[in-house]
Amino acid sequence: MKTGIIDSDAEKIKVNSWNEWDPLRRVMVGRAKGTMVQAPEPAIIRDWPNEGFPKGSYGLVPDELVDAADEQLDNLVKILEKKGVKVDRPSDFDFAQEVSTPDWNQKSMFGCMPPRDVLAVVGNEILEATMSQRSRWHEYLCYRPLIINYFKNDSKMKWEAAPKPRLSDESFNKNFWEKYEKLSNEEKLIKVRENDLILTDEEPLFDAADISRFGKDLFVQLSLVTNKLGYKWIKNHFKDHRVHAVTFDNYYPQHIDATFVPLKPGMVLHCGERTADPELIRYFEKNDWQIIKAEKPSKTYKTLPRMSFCSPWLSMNLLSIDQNTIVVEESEKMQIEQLDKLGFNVVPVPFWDVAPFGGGLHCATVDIEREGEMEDYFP
Ligand code: ABU
Repeated sequence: MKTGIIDSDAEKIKVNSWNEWDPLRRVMVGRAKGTMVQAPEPAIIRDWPNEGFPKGSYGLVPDELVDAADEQLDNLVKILEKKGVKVDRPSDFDFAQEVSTPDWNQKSMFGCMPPRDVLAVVGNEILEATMSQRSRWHEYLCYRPLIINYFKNDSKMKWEAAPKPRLSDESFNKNFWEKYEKLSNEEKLIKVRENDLILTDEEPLFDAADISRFGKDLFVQLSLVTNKLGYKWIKNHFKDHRVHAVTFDNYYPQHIDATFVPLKPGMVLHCGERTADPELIRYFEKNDWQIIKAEKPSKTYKTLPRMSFCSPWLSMNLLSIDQNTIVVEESEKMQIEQLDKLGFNVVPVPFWDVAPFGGGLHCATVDIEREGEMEDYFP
């Protein structure tokens, strides 16, 4: 089985990453191959009749989309390696398998994209998220060979898995989607702010990509995939951190990394279309952080790639190589120009073909090692 780790560098592994901007030394990059259009389940609706996947159907994502995405992922790997970053890739896995627990049976899994959804690296710890979709319950398995290898070769690494959820029918609000679609935008936002969405608070549920790391401070977005008990679990788990629950005015919140993205100490990029909780803004301003309103994306909802379930705001889904160097999607000209003017050295890479697999440059990667230690940026 290929894990992407060669024996000669195994002893150099050091899991260590406290924020999104310190110099990147080692990173995991996902793969598109094997990804499925998920079979129906309570948490999500997939309905692509023009692509041969009407509501209720499922199956392998078409080869041409997979090949295009894997080409862009492989290209990202080459660029990162040229910059001296070690890159690890997850193992092949059969995501077409039917999976089950004592409570349910699910006709397909999803894929090994995006790894950021599943794994949170906080300091020396790799935390496997609960996930909140049945098709993603077993997804950690494709990262396990890498995690085990890190664990064997790093004497200080901590490895945790959040409590495996049951994801029984009680974890989901019945008929949520039908009811939600009938609400006005303002009614939707009331529910978003209260986190009264598809997930109940039957058990802790969260995706790792709803956690944003700013050293001692962790910001956890309550969303369609992260509930209040999930936040409580994260808060109680990371005892040395200040852990904040946050919401943004986004009708379909899912993952914080296209909404509120740290660029370096004292500077955060914010999707202006998704107003933040005023308390969050006060916290940043009180600590002299600059909140930069991200430039408009190159795409609209109508011009997104086929079968993408992400928003155009993947334009700000960035990967920092260090405090001055940021990898950005190459067609996001306005975003690139804005970062350039702010003094960043921007590395443009083509990446929109990866969107049908669940994300952009930040989603598709998990930083395993960055230089630096835990610091307090909100003293
Ligand atoms: N997984 C990140 C997607 C976020 C967004 O579409 O806005």
